[in-house]
Formats: sequence, C-alpha cells, structure tokens
Amino acid sequence: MCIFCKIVNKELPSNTVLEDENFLAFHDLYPKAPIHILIIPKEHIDCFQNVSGETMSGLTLFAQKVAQKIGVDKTGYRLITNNGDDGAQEIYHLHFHMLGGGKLKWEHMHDESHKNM
Ligand code: DGP
Repeated sequence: MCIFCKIVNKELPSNTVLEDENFLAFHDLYPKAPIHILIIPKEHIDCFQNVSGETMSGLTLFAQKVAQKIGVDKTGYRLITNNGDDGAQEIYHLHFHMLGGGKLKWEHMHDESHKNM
C-alpha cells in the first residue's frame, strides 16, 4: 500500500486540513512555502495522466474549499502536480501541491541547462 493510501486509512498520521468522502488535504511534511498543502483523492490513482475528468471535477471544488479554509482564496496560491519522472513525481498517488502564504518565485531548473534542451 502506498504512503498516501496509508494516510487516507489513518495507518500513518497527517496534519489534516480538510476531508470529505472522496478527498483529503493535509500539510506537506517538507514545506517549500509558508503554506504547503497536499490535496489527494482517497482513491489510489497513480498520477495526473491517469485521472478521470469526473474525479478532477470533484477535486477542483474540493481544492477551492481548501483555499477558502486556509485563507488563500483572496491572497492567491499555486496549485501544481508533478507528473512522472521528468515532472519529479516522488509519490505515485495523485496529489496537488497548494502553495501560498507569500509571493512565490517561478523556477524550474537551478541553472541554464534547459536552454540546451
Ligand atoms: P512529489 O514530488 O510531487 O511526489 O511530492 C511528494 C510530496 O510529499 C513532497 O513534497 C513531500 C511530501 N511527503 C512525503 N512523504 C510524506 C509524508 O509521509 N507525509 C506528508 N504529510 N508529506 C509527505
């Protein structure tokens, strides 16, 4: 069972922000911004490439509620998913990172190497 399925099943602890029948939001263990929340479907779906439109429809509404609950709906936030190897996905249970709490930078690579790709 994957690590996020264990969090869903309460076999592993997490700092829950919001939960409903189908989705769960909890604080990232290694935050990369003042606010860093992970939003996941409870169902095990490995990555964004394999998620249905129906699940994404529910996840969208849920993510909007998370933003309201933590108070970034007005100040702004970034919602991203890492997909697959080149996307730097580490945990293969679909999750969206909700980042906020300050002005975010926009950096993907730490050097100029992408200019040669
Ligand atoms: P990604 O690279 O997109 O697969 O991001 C995985 C994220 O999951 C990363 O930001 C760190 C976070 N993470 C890893 N293990 C745990 C954990 O056990 N609990 C929580 N809350 N977050 C975790």
